[in-house]
Amino acid sequence: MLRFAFCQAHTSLSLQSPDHFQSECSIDQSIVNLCDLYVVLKMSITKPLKKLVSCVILDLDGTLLHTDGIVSDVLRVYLGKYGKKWDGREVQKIVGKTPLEAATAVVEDYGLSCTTSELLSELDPMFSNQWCNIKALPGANRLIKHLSGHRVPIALASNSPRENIETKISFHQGWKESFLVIIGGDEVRSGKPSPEIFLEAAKRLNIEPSSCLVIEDSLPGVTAGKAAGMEVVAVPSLPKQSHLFTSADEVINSLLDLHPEKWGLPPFKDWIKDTLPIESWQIGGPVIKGFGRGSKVLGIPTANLSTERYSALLSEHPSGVYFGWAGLPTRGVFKMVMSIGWNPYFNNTEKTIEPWLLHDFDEDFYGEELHLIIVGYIRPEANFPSLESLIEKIHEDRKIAEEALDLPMYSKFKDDPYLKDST
Ligand code: ADP
Ligand code: RBF
Ligand code: MG
Repeated sequence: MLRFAFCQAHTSLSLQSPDHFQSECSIDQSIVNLCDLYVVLKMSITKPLKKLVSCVILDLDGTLLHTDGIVSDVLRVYLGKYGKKWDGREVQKIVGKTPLEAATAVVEDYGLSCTTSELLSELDPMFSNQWCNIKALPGANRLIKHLSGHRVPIALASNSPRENIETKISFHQGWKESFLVIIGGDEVRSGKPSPEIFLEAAKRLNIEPSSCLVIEDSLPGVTAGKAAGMEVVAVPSLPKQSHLFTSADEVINSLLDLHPEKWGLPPFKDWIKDTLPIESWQIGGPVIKGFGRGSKVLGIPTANLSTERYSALLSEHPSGVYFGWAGLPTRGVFKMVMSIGWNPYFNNTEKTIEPWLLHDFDEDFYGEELHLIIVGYIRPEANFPSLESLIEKIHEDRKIAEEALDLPMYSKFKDDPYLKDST
């Protein structure tokens, strides 16, 4: 019933009448939906709704799964056997393509003497061995749980063959059951950028294409979604590519930045005091020299870690501003706020990690072992019109982190032995 009220609100906002919300819901669900309704109404006053949708169609590789890492590992090993060196930049030509298209690009670019189908049959077992190691991208589990928990119909539409999709998602608990429809590239005549796969997904969901929201990391996927007449949120999996996604209705940096209420869908309720709790992760090593501008240019020293040793770990985590705890074994444990990424204001070529320890030290501590536990997310990295506005924003981040870290859910991590470990 209340789901009905939610729909009515959509209609009265006179954007589009979504006639596909599921009607049955429990009392508890109704209360939840009342809150949703409030947020949607409030948002419609402060931020205009983009467009109302009633279902979400998700891409898999690069959108929900960190497949790029596995692809790179496999191709590095394979090409190494033939005396060729895998160049990470090739990933650009592969993202979002069908296996056949991707293999054709590799054969051409590396001047391989085998045929595309020979390459595919050699790579196939190598990839299959790795499916179990593909991690969910940050925010993927949260999104799937949130949408299915609110009974928003979700579909999975991927260019990879249906069988591979099934295997890949089987390693992620609760995923298979959450998708009302799963459709692979081998189930349609042409894969993305053709709209066919999305149109077929909508048909199987029994929902009008114009009421579907597609979430995609690749250009072929975004092109396909728009050609299908759908709303499209792009989450580019490759860095510094946002400008290429002009046809998308919105470009976000990671799934952590998705705001479903912009599309008339139930909002996330897990933000606390301007922070989003994340599954904690750790990184550590000796403090090295950074760009030499933290203290000098910004008045904000950031203790840099070698990125060489952690490129795989850093590639798993979307760029952005995070916070947590920092341990220097001989000095203690301190609150910490940091950025991960390319520092758009300075347009770095390397993804770095820039932790600012929220404490006044009398001296530098280069060479000392620094251990970090990252527990929450604040915002995506941004560019700024002036150095002053960048500095002001970083001080805002500091304040948010400082306050949030006193919450039990974040403060409990400060006793983790990893922070005091000197090895
Ligand atoms: P770099 O470019 O070498 O990282 P910065 O100007 O960013 O230089 O300064 C970072 C260095 O300053 C750290 O490596 C550390 O030795 C020292 N430092 C002093 N106070 C802090 C702090 N509060 N947070 C981080 N680093 C600090
Ligand atoms: N750099 C940016 O270009 N954009 C940002 O949004 C940004 N946010 C930051 C937030 C925090 C909390 C910190 C510590 C740094 C941030 N930086 C950002 C990085 C800053 O530019 C960097 O520390 C200096 O370039 C020093 O190398
Ligand atoms: Mg620094």
